[in-house]
Amino acid sequence: MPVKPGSSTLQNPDRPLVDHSDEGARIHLSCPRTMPHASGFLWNDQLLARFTCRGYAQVQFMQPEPTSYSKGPVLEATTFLQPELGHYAHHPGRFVYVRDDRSRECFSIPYEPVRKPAEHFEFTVTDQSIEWHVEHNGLTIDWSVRLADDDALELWTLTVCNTSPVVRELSIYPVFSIGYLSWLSQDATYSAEHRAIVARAVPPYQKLADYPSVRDQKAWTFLAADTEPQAYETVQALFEGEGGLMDPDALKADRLAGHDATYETPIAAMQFQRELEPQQRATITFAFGATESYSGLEALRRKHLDSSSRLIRPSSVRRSAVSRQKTPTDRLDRFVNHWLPRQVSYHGELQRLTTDPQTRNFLQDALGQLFIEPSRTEHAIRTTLSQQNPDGSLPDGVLLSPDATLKYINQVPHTDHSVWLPLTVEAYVRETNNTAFLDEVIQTQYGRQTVMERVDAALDWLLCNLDARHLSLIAQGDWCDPMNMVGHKGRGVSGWLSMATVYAINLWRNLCGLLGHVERSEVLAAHARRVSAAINEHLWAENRYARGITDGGRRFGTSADSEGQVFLNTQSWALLADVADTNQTEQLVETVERDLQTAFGPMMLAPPYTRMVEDIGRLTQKHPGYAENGSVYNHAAMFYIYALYQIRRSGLAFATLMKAIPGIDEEDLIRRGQLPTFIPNYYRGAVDLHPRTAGRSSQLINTGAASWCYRIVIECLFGLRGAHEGLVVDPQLPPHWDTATVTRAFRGAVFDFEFIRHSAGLAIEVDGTEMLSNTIQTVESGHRYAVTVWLPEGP
Ligand code: CEZ
Repeated sequence: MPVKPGSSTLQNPDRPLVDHSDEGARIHLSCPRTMPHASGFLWNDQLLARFTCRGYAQVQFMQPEPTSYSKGPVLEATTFLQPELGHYAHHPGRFVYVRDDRSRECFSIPYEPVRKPAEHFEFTVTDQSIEWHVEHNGLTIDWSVRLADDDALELWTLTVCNTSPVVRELSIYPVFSIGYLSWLSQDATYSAEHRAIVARAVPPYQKLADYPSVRDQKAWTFLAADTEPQAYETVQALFEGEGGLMDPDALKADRLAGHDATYETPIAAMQFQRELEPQQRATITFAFGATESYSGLEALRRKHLDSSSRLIRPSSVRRSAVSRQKTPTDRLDRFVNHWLPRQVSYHGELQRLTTDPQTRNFLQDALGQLFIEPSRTEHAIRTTLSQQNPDGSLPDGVLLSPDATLKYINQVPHTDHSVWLPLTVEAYVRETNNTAFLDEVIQTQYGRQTVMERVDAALDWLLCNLDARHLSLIAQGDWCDPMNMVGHKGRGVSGWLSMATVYAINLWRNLCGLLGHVERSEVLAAHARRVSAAINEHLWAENRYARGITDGGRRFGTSADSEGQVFLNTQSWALLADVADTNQTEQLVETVERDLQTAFGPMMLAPPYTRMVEDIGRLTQKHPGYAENGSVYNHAAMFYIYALYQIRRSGLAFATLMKAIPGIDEEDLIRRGQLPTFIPNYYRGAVDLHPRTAGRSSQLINTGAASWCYRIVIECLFGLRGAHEGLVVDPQLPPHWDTATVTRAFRGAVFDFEFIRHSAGLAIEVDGTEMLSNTIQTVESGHRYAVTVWLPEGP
């Protein structure tokens, strides 16, 4: 383990590094240096914005493909959202320089670009805003951002208060990055009429056919203020001069010089001069975002900056009834009550900012929506099914807009997408009991079939995708995107997909059984038995399940390999698919705990690959311990936790779950470098090979882990699962919880649960009446129920 940064690095050694208020709804960071990449994110229906504690920003909005109005000063590559993005001096950001016009002393907030430590620094992440509170040399500055409700627009408020005993003459300079927007044409100027700096760009394109689609794009960036600035600058190079962003030349003059940028990298810098009496404050508000024209800008300015409309808050009613809990584990309560459903909602509402989400992601993100807004899950299933292929398979990505195309990884054939369909539909039906949905006819360009028929067709496709051994062919990948060379010749198989197929069949045949489709259920059961037998015959290797068998017939993911000896997914899914007997179960959990478990959760594989393995693929070329090559890939960690609950290893499951949330202690926070406001897609693994970087967060909010984590808390930990007959109560609370309460919305009703340990067996009282079984069958929409669950002592 590396040395913990000493308290001298901490800006305020007397304050906790990370703290919270409002029962965890507000998370505070007291230092901009110790966790430099710590950030918060905000979104509306078209914009995703991430801001780091030091003031750097990453924004993307949909028009319809993701793009940005605030970029770096050089041409940026267009890609999907990447993990571990670096920040650099010219990284896009939102800063305010403050100059004392008498002493000429200058600093900046939040921290960049001047990097002068403040006397007091606080970065606060909330659901709807990101805020900074900085105290510096007799000035208190509050700087905060929220997003407009339905425009690609950031709304910033700056308040400067003179807390010193003397009158202060100040120059206040908001400086927003605009950057390199286009190689075709760009310029910038100040418009007095709009009190705005406007950077106009022509979206870059070459093909004549693209002109109509670029013509109406919002390619202009603007920064508008509610009051007129005394001066401005729009040319980045002239603003910086020789001093650079850290000590810009422009701030040495009394006034900004007011140049227009003519095909020069623009910057939006304004100067406001204020004289403040002791205790007097000045507030200025800004709107920063994208528009297509001056009239668009004027409308946005009026809507968001004019005093009459300014007080209208963006809607905060984004999430309907979600569960609320109070348990002895505060850290979990804070995360689940505020942050986890928020991350789940982000996925469900914004589709990871793509127009062609991977089918598996789209369906799993919809899975999490079940507990927030089941109609979204239903909609996602419908959308997916409307694009089903005639052979029953699902495309690699779901197209969400008429012009969308399959991009990036969606151009690589993966064989697992169909597996996620029965999983999602089964969960939807259990949660809502809307069995009529199964009879709904869904039209594709190839024909009409009911939801039920389409799920059956997807399963049949999976069953056709088996080799002679009855194992699932992998083609160029399964859940694991970069496992692209195991089966590209058409013979390699995936152990994981074989298990996932069995799991999907098992879930589906139970539903079929319930609905009276006994014959179908039996046929499916026979298939599941065959695949399970093949898994045990070909993949069980001593004390683990191998990950697969390559085109060349080589079994991998066993102790016969020098690297990649154990893979997490084939252990977790062997449990889920119920293919492991008691002895195998014990052994494989032991293997995972011995070879994969770390302080941050279980690694996806170990040891990580250090060289290319040409019959496995791109995965082995990833840096050891990074992403799929042996990080603690949280999506996979959640599968494992879910599986542990299924085999009722609840103590281990709970301990592993808690590792996914940053903040076990201060050292843990520093190591991960992330605030406990989301689960990242991974924490670096390779704990033996690269101990210095182990545990580092990817900072990437896009992850299937969020949905699964929410399911785990609701359906496994509290054990509140929907079933045909009603709400099943099957908690697996950790033994040290003597009491806990949780509110669960279910089929239009609300249940207030209180769990109490006592010395007798399980007993459940609903509104004072003791139940005969652990399924609450009377669920009246609109009703609020009080449920007491008496739990036996022990796990
Ligand atoms: O993408 C995720 C996918 O969105 O990787 C998961 C997969 O199950 C998700 O559906 C595991 O492979 O192509 C690559 O190498 C990328 O690393 C992707 O695998 C990865 C992206 O980084 C997003 O996290």
